[in-house]
Amino acid sequence: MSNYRASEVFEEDEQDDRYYWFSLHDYNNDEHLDGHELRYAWMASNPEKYSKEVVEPMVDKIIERDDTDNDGRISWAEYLSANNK
Ligand SMILES: [Ca+2]
Ligand SMILES: [Ca+2]
Repeated sequence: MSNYRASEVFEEDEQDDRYYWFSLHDYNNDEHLDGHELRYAWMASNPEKYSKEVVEPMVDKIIERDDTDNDGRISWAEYLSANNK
């Protein structure tokens, strides 16, 4: 089971890697990354570089820029179109 999961992650293309990252940090499985989940994702990726003080304004900016339907959360479609620009 875990072997299947690992090969799935490493062999799939870039979009699937991103979906993996996205779903990994979607802690409540609502298929959106809210401010809290985004903050946690950055801080977990590099705790020394991304302190809470650094990440908070960054996440605010990401949501402001990428949240095209203004529900305060980033859906997978919003995330994908933001990263394909
Ligand atoms: Ca979520
Ligand atoms: Ca949104």
